[in-house]
Amino acid sequence: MDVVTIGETMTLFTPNEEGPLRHARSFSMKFGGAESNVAIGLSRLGHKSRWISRLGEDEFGDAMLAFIRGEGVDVSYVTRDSHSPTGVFFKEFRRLNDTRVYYYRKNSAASKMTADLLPEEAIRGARFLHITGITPALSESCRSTLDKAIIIAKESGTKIVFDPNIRLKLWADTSKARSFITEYASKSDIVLPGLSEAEFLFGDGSAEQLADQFHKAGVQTVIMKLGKEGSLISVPSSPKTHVNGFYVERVVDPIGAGDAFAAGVLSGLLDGLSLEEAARRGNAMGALATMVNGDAEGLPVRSDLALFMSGSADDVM
Ligand code: KDG
Repeated sequence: MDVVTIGETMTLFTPNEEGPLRHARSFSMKFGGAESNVAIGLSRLGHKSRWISRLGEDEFGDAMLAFIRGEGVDVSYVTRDSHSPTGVFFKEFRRLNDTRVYYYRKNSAASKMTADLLPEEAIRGARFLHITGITPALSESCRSTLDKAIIIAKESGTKIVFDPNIRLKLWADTSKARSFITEYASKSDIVLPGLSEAEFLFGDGSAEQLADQFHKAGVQTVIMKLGKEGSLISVPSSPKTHVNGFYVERVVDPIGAGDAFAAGVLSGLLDGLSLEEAARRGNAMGALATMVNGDAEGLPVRSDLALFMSGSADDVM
């Protein structure tokens, strides 16, 4: 297995028109979840990915499982819960450059994941474990599940890649969010924060200074997402490298771009690329994801990615 990831995916209702959600009359049903987005992105590029989660024993759970399995992702460790539903969320394209999400996920099946439902063999031997800061925000039992996954990964030489994905709507208080996210970052080999997430954790500072704060917390490799400016690679005692972003004429849906970035970086590392080339692939994936409505719908297959990276894209800077 190349990459194993654990987390909640929800049924997504996305309005068919722009504007405040209260006026929306028709919706498309899709699926979205940071970790399954990454697993799908990797699978489309030809890598072997596994997504671990817990779904309701309901129609949405059936549909989601069929969709993610159909994308070639291994779902053999997904469990079902007959007492708790599959979570749901709505997107709102409120106005240009203002996209919002509304969750209906409290007590969802995924929030009932427990460490005893996670067998060691689900992670052992994988090259990477991808985790995000969403899962520990869901419940204490999700935190224990993640802690077990981290222990298995560390014992089996599986590298841990952590995307903070800070969702303040899910945390009871911000100081708890800050301390848990910093703790998970410090247990990881590679951290993929957004600039605003780094500011949330460590206060104001340049991207370079904030990357150093992650190193002080014990992180070896930081690849910071800088939006249309691309990304910044930081490894202790090496010069920091800025990797340009790709030009996007119109952002249709920015949600899921960070997951696409993570899939691109992981894909690059799996292919043996340098950190710089992997970050460039991440930048391209992130750009492509924003141009299509849906979390995972814009994730490219290899030929589309190569086309975008070769000619049709101009470097921003
Ligand atoms: O990164 C995209 C995710 O934010 C979206 O799919 C919903 O997983 C989600 C979450 O928990 O916010």
